[in-house]
Amino acid sequence: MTVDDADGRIFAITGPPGVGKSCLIDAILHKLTPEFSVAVIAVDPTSPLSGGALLGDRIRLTVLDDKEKSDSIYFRSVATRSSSGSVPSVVKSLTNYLLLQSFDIVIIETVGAGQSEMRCAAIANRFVIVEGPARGDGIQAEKAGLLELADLIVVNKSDIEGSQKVVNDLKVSLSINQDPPQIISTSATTGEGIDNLVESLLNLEERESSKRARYRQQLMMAHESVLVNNPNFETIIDRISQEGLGIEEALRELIE
Ligand SMILES: Nc1nc2c(ncn2[C@@H]2O[C@H](COP(=O)(O)OP(=O)(O)O)[C@@H](O)[C@H]2O)c(=O)[nH]1
Ligand SMILES: [Mg+2]
Repeated sequence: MTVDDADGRIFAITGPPGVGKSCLIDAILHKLTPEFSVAVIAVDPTSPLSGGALLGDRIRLTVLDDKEKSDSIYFRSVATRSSSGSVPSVVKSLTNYLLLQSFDIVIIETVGAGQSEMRCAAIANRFVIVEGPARGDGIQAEKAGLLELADLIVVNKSDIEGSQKVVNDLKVSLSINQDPPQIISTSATTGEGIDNLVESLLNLEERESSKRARYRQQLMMAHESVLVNNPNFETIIDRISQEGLGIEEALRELIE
């Protein structure tokens, strides 16, 4: 069992920092375990100064306090800036490994900004976007072009004013779509909508447009790794910078 044949079992949970992704994952784990074994890979943006996690990534998973449940959970943080460029391949190898270890479900938590994060999310075969009450700057996922990728949209913090407005705005934005993703309203704090969310996750179908968007990312990632894993990669960069080798020429040498 690898990422290529684990259909419906690898979820990306993506959304801006602070929207409640980690709290939602905690709530989901409470429902799924111990019936299902679940691995969570948190792709954390690390501060270049401290090397530590930015806001929102220090939430403790309360589910780990329950021994019966924690035995069927694996949790691992992967720093995005510690090994530049290779993060998606680290996440992919780890996901493959976890599937080999017979985990039923793998959840990849990412902040949906940036190329590398997009590629981490594209390893999943179900893509969930989390939004929250707007902070006056519109719907984040829409700005980042992420809606195309979504199989499911979760609007969290339904206990806070403004959450319903985001649901309504999203419905308007998505109404031009032929096959719009489902929108679910949740509160990780009060538990509202969590049963519905878990039910939807377990039965989530992949949308055609999200499938295409994911394959586009995967293809680019595969192409990039052909280049980067070529043993001559560094030498060719030397030749570009020192000997005036052209970029087109360099590319031909690397991919042939
Ligand atoms: N009011 C409210 N606060 C929430 C909810 N879910 C998460 N939070 C709070 O939002 C903050 C960020 O949560 P976290 O899960 O770390 O967000 P992440 O960065 O998206 O992973 C924390 O202080 C949570 O307690 C919710 O449904 N309602
Ligand atoms: Mg988090």
